[in-house]
Amino acid sequence: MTLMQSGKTGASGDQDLQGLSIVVGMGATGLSCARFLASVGADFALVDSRERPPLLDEFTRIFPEAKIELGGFSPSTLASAQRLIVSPGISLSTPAIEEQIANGVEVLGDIALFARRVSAPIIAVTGSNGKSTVVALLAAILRAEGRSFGLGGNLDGENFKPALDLLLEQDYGIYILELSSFQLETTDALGAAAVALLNLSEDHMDRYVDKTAYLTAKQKIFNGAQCAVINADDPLTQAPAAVQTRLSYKPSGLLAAGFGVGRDKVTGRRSLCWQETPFLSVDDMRLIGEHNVANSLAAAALAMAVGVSLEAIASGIREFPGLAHRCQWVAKLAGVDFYNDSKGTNVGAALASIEGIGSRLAADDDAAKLHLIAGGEGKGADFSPLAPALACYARSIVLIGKDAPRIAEAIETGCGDCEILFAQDMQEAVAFARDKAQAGDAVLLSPACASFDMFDNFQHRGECFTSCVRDLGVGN
Ligand code: UMA
Ligand code: ADP
Repeated sequence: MTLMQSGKTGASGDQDLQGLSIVVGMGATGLSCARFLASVGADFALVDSRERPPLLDEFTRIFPEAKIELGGFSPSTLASAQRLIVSPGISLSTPAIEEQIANGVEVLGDIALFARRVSAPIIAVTGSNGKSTVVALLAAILRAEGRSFGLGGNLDGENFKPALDLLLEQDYGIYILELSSFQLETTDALGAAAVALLNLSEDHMDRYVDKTAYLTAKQKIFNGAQCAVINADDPLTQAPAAVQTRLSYKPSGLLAAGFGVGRDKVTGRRSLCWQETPFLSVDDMRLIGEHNVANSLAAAALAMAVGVSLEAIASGIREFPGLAHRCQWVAKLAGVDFYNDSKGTNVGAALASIEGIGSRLAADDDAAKLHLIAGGEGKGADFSPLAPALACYARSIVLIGKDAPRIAEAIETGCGDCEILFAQDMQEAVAFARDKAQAGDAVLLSPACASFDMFDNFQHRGECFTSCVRDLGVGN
């Protein structure tokens, strides 16, 4: 099932860029769009609704001649464009943009530009949770196979790279893109070699009218795809009939014609399997939690869809250490393990890590329990699905941040014996969790919320947690 071509398309993409392009949003995406447009000699201007966007100095240094308009989106400026290239953080229902869409102005995003320009195969990954882990696993697998690849899209931290910036580097044999629903909204024809919609749980409800609208945005990943990787346990990950090739994986068991999980008949160890044959024991993976078993199977299927060998798939998964701030072990203090899952920024993510770490604790020691630190900016989510998992696995939950009262209200009737506490800041939250924890228990930061009410970003929140835990260690 190898789908290899190589290189970028020639001038055809550039002909699509005649006339004035207005780049809407002067963040990381806007900068990459401007670099790309400059590199193909296209005419462009930039607008941002902020008076002083954080990257303004960089824009004016790199593009001293570019026309820039700040402090709002002027209808007459937008109307002067042949097309609008809109950043993911800006909703298409922003009135000034909606008006131009109604006027028939072409509106697209950086990923649409990227897809037009690239002819080498693209592997694209979306979903509410697990995207960054799956694309990083894929990178490890392709590295093990010795393939040349570029990795970019909706990433942060060590792998941060807007997709279009990849085109300023060498010609890669294959591109791996992490895509958000925001990016997919402005991408009509991705045409990727292999795609996966990993899962769907409520997120970004401040941007979408309902979960169906959120799913519809994500399903644009299937447009023109050659192969769709499907989670056989999750009907929401299904591809439309137009995608003819499918490769399935099943986190809950074996699949005769896909990836799954089962016992190795010789060793008795639980293993990742291809067509019911074990190729890697789960205990040999460095990633922890059932959600990471699912992520590994998804990465394996995507890699197989572009012709990677099973040996490289096994080796890449086995060696992958995980990304920072995702179920990352921090320390063991007085018999209590501390885990940083600061990237658990929605309810589905927090549930996956509560269940992943909670079930592991229970398997080792029936009496061991979790102490969850959660809360922050809730993005309009319903927190009640956390309650049953807390009742099953947690002794306490310590709430911080703006939506702490809303979370408490949503879980209090369903969370059983789990005690609910409130803390003023991370230091107090870590101290409360430590005081409640017994030897054998674990403390988990998985906030189910965005961080902006108290921290710069989720990395800052995770670092703050880690340093509070280390301070406890020093005090002991
Ligand atoms: N802006 C306006 N008006 C608005 C909103 C934003 O003018 O109403 C401007 C801002 O001033 C900013 C610019 O738009 O200067 C662009 O901001 P942006 O929010 O589109 O973000 P970028 O800096 O371009 O970063 C985006 C992704 N961010 C979002 O989608 C919110 C980054 O994903 C991604 O790494 C980057 O493109 C490169 O592809 C981050 C993210 O938080 C990791 N993603 C969300 C998530 O994962 O949940 C979707
Ligand atoms: P994303 O890029 O989609 O935000 P990450 O790989 O960064 O995903 O993981 C973010 C968080 O989502 C993790 O810290 C974990 O709490 C949760 N998570 C990871 N993989 C899954 C999965 N397959 N299903 C549910 N939750 C997951």
